Amino acid sequence: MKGSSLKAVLIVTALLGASSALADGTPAGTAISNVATLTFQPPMPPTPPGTPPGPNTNPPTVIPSNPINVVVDKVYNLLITPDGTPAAPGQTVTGVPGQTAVLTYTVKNTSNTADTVNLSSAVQNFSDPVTLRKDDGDNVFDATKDTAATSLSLAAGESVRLYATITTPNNAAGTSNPINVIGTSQGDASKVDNNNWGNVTTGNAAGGTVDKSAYSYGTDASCLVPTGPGGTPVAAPTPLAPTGTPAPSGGTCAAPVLLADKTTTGPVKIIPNELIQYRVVATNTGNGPLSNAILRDLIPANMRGVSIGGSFSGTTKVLFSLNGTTWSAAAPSISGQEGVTVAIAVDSNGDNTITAEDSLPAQGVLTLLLNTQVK
Ligand SMILES: [Ca+2]
Ligand SMILES: [Ca+2]
Ligand SMILES: [Ca+2]
Repeated sequence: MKGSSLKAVLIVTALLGASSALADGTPAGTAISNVATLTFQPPMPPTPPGTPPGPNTNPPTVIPSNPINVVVDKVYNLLITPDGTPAAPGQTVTGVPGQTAVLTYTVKNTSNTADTVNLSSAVQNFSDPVTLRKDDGDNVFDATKDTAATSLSLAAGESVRLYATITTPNNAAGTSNPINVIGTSQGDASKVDNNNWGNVTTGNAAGGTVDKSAYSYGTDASCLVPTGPGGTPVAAPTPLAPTGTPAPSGGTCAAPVLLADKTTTGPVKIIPNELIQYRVVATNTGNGPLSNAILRDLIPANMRGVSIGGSFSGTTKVLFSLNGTTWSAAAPSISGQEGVTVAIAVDSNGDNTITAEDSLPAQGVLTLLLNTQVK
């Protein structure tokens, strides 16, 4: 091989691709081809005897290898956030009982190909259904625009906002109501994201009703007993002086006659000196306490006061007031007074006055009795 030195360079290009397993990586279907080459300079012709060989000036020759062709396969995955567990929810919202509460998620297709994420949900502690809604693109929840969805068709790498909505249960204020959103890849059902617990905490539902009725007790004022012995509040609507009991005046007390209540339309007739008892019943229909709840009524024009009484459904004592400032456990006298506002409230903290610290508990019923006489 004298004078025919072979200069060969083997060039091998690193093989690319085929490491497609990373989600969000090279899109599925991408073809990757790789060819190695051998390049060399063919030897120069032999020189005559006695002549030293000259430099090799031949152009390089290139010999390709066989090609290696690969194609990136589909790899499915998904990601739902925020993550959370029932004990450590990823998000918490406070809902008002009976109203819609909304948890907000992001669902991403982390596959390297288009996929459909099938959706489901789970709840703890209550049975209300969860509705999942896909955002319409404005990232603001609107039940009229964000339509219910049981699956999401997403391009590779695409994210959408998803809302989990429920009607907040009417359980006690402060109750946790954990909710989970579960996503499963349609392309690979083994890919599931189910660690997405959030929480809807039941908030206070402020609500109450006030019903008022009026009873006639005839004209014998001695049959109106506003409070029991020692100032014990009487219950309503039990007749204050039972029918047939001897009246302190010497007669017999008649049963009270209902004059009007919330179902009555139009005025009813009364006569001068007739004894009228107004019964006002306030109910906290919410699931939390109503702070500083005071029940008031006014001795109307053309009537004079006789007495007041009242009661509470619970065991906490009630206090009375004629000015809203000074409160007393004993019902104050309103005998003969006109135009006076009377008030009753529950002294829930037992400090013998009524402030914002006091409240009417959930489902509590407070009753005010106002006895008056037509002038
Ligand atoms: Ca997750
Ligand atoms: Ca929206
Ligand atoms: Ca108090």
